[in-house]
Amino acid sequence: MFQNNKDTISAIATPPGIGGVGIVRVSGPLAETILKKLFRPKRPIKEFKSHHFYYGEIIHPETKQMVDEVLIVLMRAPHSYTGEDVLEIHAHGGPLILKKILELTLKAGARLAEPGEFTKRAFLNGRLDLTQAEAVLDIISARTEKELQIATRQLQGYLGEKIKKIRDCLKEFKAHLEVAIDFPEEDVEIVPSEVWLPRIENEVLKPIEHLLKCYSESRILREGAILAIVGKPNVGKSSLLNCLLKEERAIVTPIPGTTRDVIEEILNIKGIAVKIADTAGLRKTVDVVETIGVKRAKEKIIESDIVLWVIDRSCPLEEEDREIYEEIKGKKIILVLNKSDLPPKIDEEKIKKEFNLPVISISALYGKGIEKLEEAIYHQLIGDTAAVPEFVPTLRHKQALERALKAGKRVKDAIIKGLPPVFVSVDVQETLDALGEIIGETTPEDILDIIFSQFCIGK
Ligand SMILES: Nc1nc2c(ncn2[C@@H]2O[C@H](COP(=O)(O)OP(=O)(O)OP(=O)(O)O)[C@@H](O)[C@H]2O)c(=O)[nH]1
Ligand SMILES: [Mg+2]
Repeated sequence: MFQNNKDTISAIATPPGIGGVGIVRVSGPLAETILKKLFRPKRPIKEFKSHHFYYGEIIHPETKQMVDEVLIVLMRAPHSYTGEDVLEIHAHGGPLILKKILELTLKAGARLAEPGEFTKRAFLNGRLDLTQAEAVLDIISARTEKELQIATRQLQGYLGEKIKKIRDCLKEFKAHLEVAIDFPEEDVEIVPSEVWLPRIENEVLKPIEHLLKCYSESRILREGAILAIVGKPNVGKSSLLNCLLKEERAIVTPIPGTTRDVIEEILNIKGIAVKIADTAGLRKTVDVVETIGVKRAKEKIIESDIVLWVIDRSCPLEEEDREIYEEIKGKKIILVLNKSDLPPKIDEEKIKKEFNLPVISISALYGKGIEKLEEAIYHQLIGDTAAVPEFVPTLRHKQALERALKAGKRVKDAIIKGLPPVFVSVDVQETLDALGEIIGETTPEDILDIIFSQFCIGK
C-alpha cells in the first residue's frame, strides 16, 4: 500500500472545517525546494534556519500572486517528526485556502500523503518504535482521560524499552549458541546451563509473564468492560438499565418475563466505557421465545466481566434466586437489592454473609442508590489501584507475547534436557521474532499496513 520513502509527501495536518490556524505539512527531500518556490518572506532571508518560524506569504510560483499570509517552519532531518526534512505551513484555517496551498505543494513536487504515512516514516526512520507509533494513534482517538494516560505512557517508549531488554538477553544467548554450533569439538561448555537457565527464567520468561499480567489488568481501562444485569423475572433488571442510562430504553411491566432478548447500551462509568446488557429473567419456562432469551442471558453471563445480580428485596429469598447464583459464581458479582422503597423482606447483613459478595441496596423506580452502585462497579472492575499499570500492552502485543512465552518455555525445556545448541537456537529465534513483531523489527508488511492505515491523512 505504501509507496517508496524517498519521495516527498504533503497533506493538510489539521482537521477539516474552519479554525484559527490550519497547517499543511510536507515531509521529504524536496521540503526546502518547495518552501523556496512557494514562500515570499517579509524580510529577505539568506538561509532558512532549522526550527525557526518565518513570517511571509505563500505565492503562486508563476503569477507571483499572494495566496495567503503564513508562518512557516522548516525542521531539517533528522530532527523532525518523520526524521526527514519537514516543512510546516501555518496558514489561515479555512478548508479552501488549505486545499489551495496543498495543491501548490503538490504542483511543486510533493505527492499527497496516505493515511498515517508521516507516522510510518517516523517509524521506518527509527524515530519511533512500533508501540510508540501505535500510541500516536491511541492519543488521537482516546475517549476518556484514562485512555489518554495509557497512550501517553506508551508514547514515552517504556513498553518498547522493556521488549528490547528481553531481546538483548536472547540475542546474547543466541550468539553463544552459534559459537557452540560452529565449534562443536571445543571441550569447554560454551553455554553452561547453570548460567543460562536462570537468565532465561529471570530476564525472559518472568518479564514476558509480567507484561501479560499488565495486559489483563489494563484491558478494561483500554477497551472497556461488559456488564450483565441478571436475576429472576420481575426483580427490576430493565428498570435498573433505564435508571443507569437515564432514559426509558427497555420495556418495563409488572408482568414477569417481559424482557426476552438481550438489550445492550454503552455507558461511561467514571471514565470506563461499560457495555451494559439487560437480560431476560432466568427461570425454567416452556415458552419458546423466553427459552431462547434465557439461553442468550446465560451466554451473556459467560462473556461478561462483571455481573449485577438483582434481587427483589421486598420478597423473601427463594430457591430460584439461589439457582441463579450457581450460574454466575466465579464471576465478579455485585448483589443488587432492588425495590428498597418497599418494606424489606431480606436482611442486608445476612445476605452479605451468606454469599460473601458486595451488596448495594437501590430503588430503580426512584433512582436511589445508583451513584453508590456505579462506584461499586468501578471498584470491582479495576480494584483499588485506579493508577494505570506500568506497561499497557494491546491485544496485538498480547498475542505476540503469548507466542514469545511459548517459544521461550521451549528454550528453557531444551536447556534442561541438554539438547544440542542447534535445536535450542531455533526456539530462541522464534522467541526473538515474536517479540520483534511488537516493536516493529520483524513485523510483516501487511500488519504494518493495517496499523498505519487506521490513521487519518496528515498524521
Ligand atoms: N417499588 C418498586 N418497583 C420496582 C422497582 N424496580 C422495578 N419495579 C417494578 O417491578 C416491575 C418489574 O420491573 P422490570 O424492570 O420490568 O423487571 P425485570 O427484572 O426486567 O423483569 P423481566 O424482564 O420480566 O425479567 C415493574 O412493575 C417495575 O415498575 C423499585 O425499585 N421499586
Ligand atoms: Mg426486563
